[in-house]
Amino acid sequence: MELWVTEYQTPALGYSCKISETLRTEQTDFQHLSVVVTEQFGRMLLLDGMVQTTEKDEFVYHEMITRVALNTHPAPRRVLIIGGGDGGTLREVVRHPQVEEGVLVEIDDRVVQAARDFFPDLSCSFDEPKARVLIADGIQYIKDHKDSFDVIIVDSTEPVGPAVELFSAAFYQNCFQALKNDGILVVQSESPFFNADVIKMAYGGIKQHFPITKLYLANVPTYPSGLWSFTIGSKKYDPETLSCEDEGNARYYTSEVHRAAFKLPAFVRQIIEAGE
Ligand code: AG3
Repeated sequence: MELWVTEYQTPALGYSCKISETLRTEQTDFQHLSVVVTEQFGRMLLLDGMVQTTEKDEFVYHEMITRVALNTHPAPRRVLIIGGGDGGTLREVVRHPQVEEGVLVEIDDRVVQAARDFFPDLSCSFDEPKARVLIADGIQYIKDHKDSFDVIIVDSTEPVGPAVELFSAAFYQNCFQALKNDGILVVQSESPFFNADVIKMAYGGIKQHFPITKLYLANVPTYPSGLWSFTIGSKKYDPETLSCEDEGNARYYTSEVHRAAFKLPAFVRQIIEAGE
């Protein structure tokens, strides 16, 4: 008998992977969590039935959500990650030579535990001296830490369940205040094909507070439509101008990919222009 896992990316589209094993399936206090072994992409983490990451393609998302901001800011010493309990983003953050402290604030300890149990390549930085892993509500944490970070990365799930507020203009304002006066915010902002509304919300909300707001793209095979967006809000530095050409250990990110990622297809440009 064949077993398959399917994410309903839209009500009319299912994305299925053949699986050989289910390693964990549980209802946490916040969401449904499962870890399966897919033949195509290796181990896969799903939250509320939505693919969060897989062993084979995690590098694209994790390099691109971190390195663009870290190589824009000339001195990214203190970095905050909201969400990202699997650890992939934290791994990339603490790898950066200038980072002195990477703080991860994840609301669901079961995500962190699943990463420790099943994703050694993602959770490998949890116990490093530069890393701090806190189980707490990121929305409250941001409110309690003003003027504290050089870079804030919002590595959230979709705007359903625990993550809804992470896409609000009020939250972006709190991020603005938690950043130092030359700080940079970066958020994952979903698929231009299927989530134009989310992009408008994120881009529009960030633009209300940050003088420089830009969207960039990367290809993540296991995410809906494969084309994924990130939105940057910056107080001072233009993310299209690199302060550091470091490509250390990267498999997707290069300085050229960094620059090219901001070149948008017409339909994507129209989404953000419509939101302006
Ligand atoms: N966070 C963004 C995943 C969104 C995927 N959406 C979906 N499958 N419908 C990923 C967390 C990785 N650290």
